[in-house]
Formats: sequence, structure tokens, C-alpha cells
Amino acid sequence: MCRSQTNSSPLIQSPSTSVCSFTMKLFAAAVLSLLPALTAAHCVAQRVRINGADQGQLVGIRTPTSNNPIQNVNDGNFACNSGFQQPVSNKVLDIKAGDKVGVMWGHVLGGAQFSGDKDNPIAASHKGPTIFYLAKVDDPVSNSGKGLQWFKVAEDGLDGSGRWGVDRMIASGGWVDFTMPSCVAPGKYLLRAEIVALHSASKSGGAQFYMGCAQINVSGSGSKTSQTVSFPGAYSANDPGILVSIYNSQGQPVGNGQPYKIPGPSVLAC
Ligand SMILES: *[C@@H]1O[C@H](CO)[C@@H](O)[C@H](O)[C@H]1NC(C)=O
Ligand SMILES: [Cu+2]
Repeated sequence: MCRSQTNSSPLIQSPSTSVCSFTMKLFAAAVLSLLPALTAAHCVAQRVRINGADQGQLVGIRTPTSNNPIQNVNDGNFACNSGFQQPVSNKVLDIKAGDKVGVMWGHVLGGAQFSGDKDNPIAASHKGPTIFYLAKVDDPVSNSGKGLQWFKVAEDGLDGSGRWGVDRMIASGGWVDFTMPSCVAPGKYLLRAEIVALHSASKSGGAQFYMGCAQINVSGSGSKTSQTVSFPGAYSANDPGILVSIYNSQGQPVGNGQPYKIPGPSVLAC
């Protein structure tokens, strides 16, 4: 835009140039001030609903104070995140096998960071899958999530029209629901909700992992807890669903023409 300014007289060349460089400085300052907002366009898991009944903010779920992602798949806090809002809920949520269970994501605790926040529930650029795991525990309230054996109960990746699990999460106001498999053994579990944001995943370490753990007690007559993995451990930085370009040849984030392979084991089959 500086170059497009025309000067009819050499006399105003100098003032015009200084206005121009002042404009550039303003522009650079504006860009710099935008950067923290852009890098903070993340999200946190913060509510659970059971058959559509919202259990309340921070009830039976641990929410980190920071909405920053984890980008190292070997991070020691990869299971349930860390740095939680205090006090951590001492509630264990009762769920029947077969219930519809949802977790709500938001840009910050409470959802929008400010009125009209277009990065709530997450920045639309953050395409990727939404995933749920369970791990059996003795005490869902006190268990940190470390050293557990997890099995996957639900996942939503890229569909045939180029839309992602995250797109459906945004369309649902931050909620992601799944059906608790009818064959899951009754007992106490941590429910690990996860989003993988793939907008920068074409370089190693670029994928962003968001996770939160809910404290649940499943009732029913099932018996399955199988096909377990560890966190960290289940994912590798080079997994085809983690080190991946999600853009087509026009640069649109609709997948690269290949089926998208969601990270982790296959979903529990009843
Ligand atoms: C879990 O659910 C069972 C069956 O409804 C119940 O007997 C038990 O007390 C519950 N445990 C917890 C910790 O809520
Ligand atoms: Cu982000």
C-alpha cells in the first residue's frame, strides 16, 4: 500500500516516505499484537453431558488453567493434561453403558474469551479428529491418569465431504457426543477426551493435542476393557495421522486426497 501512493511533486517525497514508514511501523505493531491472540486460539474441555443433561462447568471433569496444546507426544502429562483449575471436582459422574455422553470444549473456561469471540470453541483453522478413551481406575477423583491402560471408545475424523470432527464440534457449540459402548465393563474410569489440531502438522511436532479427563462410573452388564494403550506411548510423532498435511492442492484443509488415519488403536467393538 505504501508503493501505491503517488506524489505529484518531489517536494512532498520526504514527508510521504515518513508517513509511509510510520504506517508500516503501525502495521508491524498490529501484526505483532495479533500474534499472541493467534497462538492462543486453543481450547479446553470443561463440561460433561449425559443423555443431553449438562452436568455443569468443571463438574466431574478436570480443566487446565492454560488452553495451550501439548505438542510432544511423549509429554508426561499426555494422558490427562496438568495445571488444573482449583478446586478439582470431587464428583464421579454416573453413566449407564449405552448412554449418550458428551464433553464440551471452549476457547477458555466458560467458552468465549470475550463477546463475539470467533475462536470459541476453537479456531476454525484447527481441523482434526475428536477422540475418546477410557481407563479403569480405583478412584477417578484422585487418579492422575499416569501409568494407566487406555482403550478407545469413539473417534470422529475426516468425512467424505472434507469435514473434520473439529468442524462438527464447532457446529455443535463445542460439544462432542458419543455412545458409551453397551459392552463396556461396569466400574470406575477416567474418560479422556481429545482433539488433535492438524493445521501445522506437516512438520514434525506441529500437531496440537488437547485433552481433558472426566471422572465417571459406568454401570451395565458388559465385560470389555480390552485393546489398551499407554499415554504417553500410544502415539508417535511420525504416525500418519500426526505428521500429515491436511491441505489439498488448492490449499484447502479438506484432506490431501488420501483417507485420514486417526491416531491410536481401533475403537472398542462390542
Ligand atoms: C457406581 O455405580 C454403581 C451402580 O450404580 C453404584 O453401586 C456405585 O456406588 C457407584 N460408585 C461410585 C463411586 O459412584
Ligand atoms: Cu491452537
